[in-house]
Amino acid sequence: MDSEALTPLSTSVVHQAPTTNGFHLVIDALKANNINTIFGLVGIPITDLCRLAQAEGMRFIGFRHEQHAGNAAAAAGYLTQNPGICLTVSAPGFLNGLTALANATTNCFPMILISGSSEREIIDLQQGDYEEMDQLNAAKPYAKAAYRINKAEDIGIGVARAIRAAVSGRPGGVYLDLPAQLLSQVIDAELGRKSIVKVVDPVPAQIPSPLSIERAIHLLKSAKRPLIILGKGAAYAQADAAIKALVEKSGIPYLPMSMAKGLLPDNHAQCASAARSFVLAEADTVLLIGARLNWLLAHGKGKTWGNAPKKWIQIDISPTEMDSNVAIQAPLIGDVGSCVSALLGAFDSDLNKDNVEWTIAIDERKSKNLAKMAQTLAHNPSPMNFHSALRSIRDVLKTRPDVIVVNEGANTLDFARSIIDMYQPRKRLDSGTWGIMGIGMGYSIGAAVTTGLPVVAIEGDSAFGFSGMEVETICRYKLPITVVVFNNNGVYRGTDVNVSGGADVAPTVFVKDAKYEMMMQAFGGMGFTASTPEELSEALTQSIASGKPTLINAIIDETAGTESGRLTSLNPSTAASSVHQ
Ligand code: ADP
Ligand code: TZD
Repeated sequence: MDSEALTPLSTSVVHQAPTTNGFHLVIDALKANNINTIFGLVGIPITDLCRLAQAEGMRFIGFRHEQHAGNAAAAAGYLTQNPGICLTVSAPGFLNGLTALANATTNCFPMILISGSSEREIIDLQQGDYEEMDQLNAAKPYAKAAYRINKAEDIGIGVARAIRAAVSGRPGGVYLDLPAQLLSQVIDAELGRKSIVKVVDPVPAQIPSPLSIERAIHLLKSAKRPLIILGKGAAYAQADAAIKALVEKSGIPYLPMSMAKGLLPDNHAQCASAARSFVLAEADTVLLIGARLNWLLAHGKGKTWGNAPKKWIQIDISPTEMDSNVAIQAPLIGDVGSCVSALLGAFDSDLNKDNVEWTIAIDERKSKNLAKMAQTLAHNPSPMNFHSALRSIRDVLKTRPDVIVVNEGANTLDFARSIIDMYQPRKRLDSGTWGIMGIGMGYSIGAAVTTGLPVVAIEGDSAFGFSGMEVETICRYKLPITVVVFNNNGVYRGTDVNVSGGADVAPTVFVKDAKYEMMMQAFGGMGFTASTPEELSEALTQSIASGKPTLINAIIDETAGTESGRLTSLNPSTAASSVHQ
């Protein structure tokens, strides 16, 4: 790519009006909208765009694989409500980033995947260009919106459209296609300057109708066993004070979905997490706040939800979310902040005060379950199991509520979610709506770069492998990230056998006793092996305090863990599970 892109606006020719080009305009358009970081991976035709971004004072965080750059952008978008940017090369780089874009859209995280693309004339006639691909059409089914900019004077408006599409209404992933020839197009500098658009009010308040509020209040007032469920849409909305006020003023017990943990501290008296099955089955009225009734909530029906008939109130910014799985009696369409504030204004005393039995029953369940869990957590098996290792991590993190926790795996995810309490909003990022593996290092890097806060990634050994090479990225940028690998020698566990008796190991088995800590050491970071809860606690404490890239190889009993963790029942064939002893 020609190096002129890096030169300042051209003024060399006497009497000629200053000019600008596509490279400069893309950077100007992003900066005008307070986007100051690009996560990406260089190559034709975007290398000079990355260089220019740095030259113009933006931060460029270079990754080893585009999927992780995309996941970092998605995490940045979730944490800030400003879309994270992932920049890739054409065709294969674009496709690597597309997984992250689709995952962001699925999770309602705002991000923009910007990919360079090759020449349209050649793509459209399929004449075999370098990295040829019809990227715009490939992206459409997996993105909230997809645009291509063909003219340099449209860059301002194109970027503005992408930003607004990503963050307004239900947030999501947006694809922006930048053909190589757009980047080198030269236009008059003044025309270019005027074409830049600063998006006004990108996340407008969406006020619910008064009638919808009345309907919801009526249902809440007549409820005998009300329950509030907080989802990651509630965490994303940054309406923390209003949500806390609603929960506390209404007196209604609440359940946080995994990424809503910490919106109110998990040790809050009204938190019903320790009585989850009980409250889901017994509640008669459920107020969903930024949580979909998808598989994570058993679609709002079936055994999980018990026999008691339910009334549903749902707050969501997306009108078509209503009635997606069950009939919603009181839909509240609007943003979480506006809806919760309107509800708060519509009642003046504890809505749950006449439901003493409900509160007592929940508290009894909680005490019983917490006592049982405490017993399980008190065991000290050797080697460690998931519980004893997580107990030690829990105890360290309790002293550092500012730490952002990233979590993926099967058993590692399920147990960590229930054992590790969160005390502050938006401190937990995990496999999310898809239950995807591979978000670990990307989310960690995105969170550390965006917030400057320490990150602890709690990773199954299989889950870690999806993004493990990004430990080099972590070391390169000296990020305060500690990766704890729960090493049980395999996917789910390490003891499966190949039923054929052949030489290959079983499909779920890895190399035994792998020294994952050496991966971090290879790039100058710290590496520890932890075989006991004490060693784990010591290594984690030291690593968080140092702020240095660290990997702790936590040795977990290879027989611990169940197939697919909590999702065993989703495996289609019981025969398959019996094959697996
Ligand atoms: P969880 O997995 O935690 O249950 P989901 O991802 O299923 O949460 O649900 C999040 C919901 O929140 C989505 O339906 C999305 O439309 C909604 N949402 C996102 N942002 C807002 C907002 N600012 N106001 C209202 N709803 C929102
Ligand atoms: N590929 C992708 C992209 N996402 C997935 N969810 C899977 C594969 C399937 N899968 C799971 O659902 S969990 C998991 C895989 C491969 C890994 C579980 O093993 P682990 O965790 O070592 O990470 P545990 O704690 O040992 O169970």
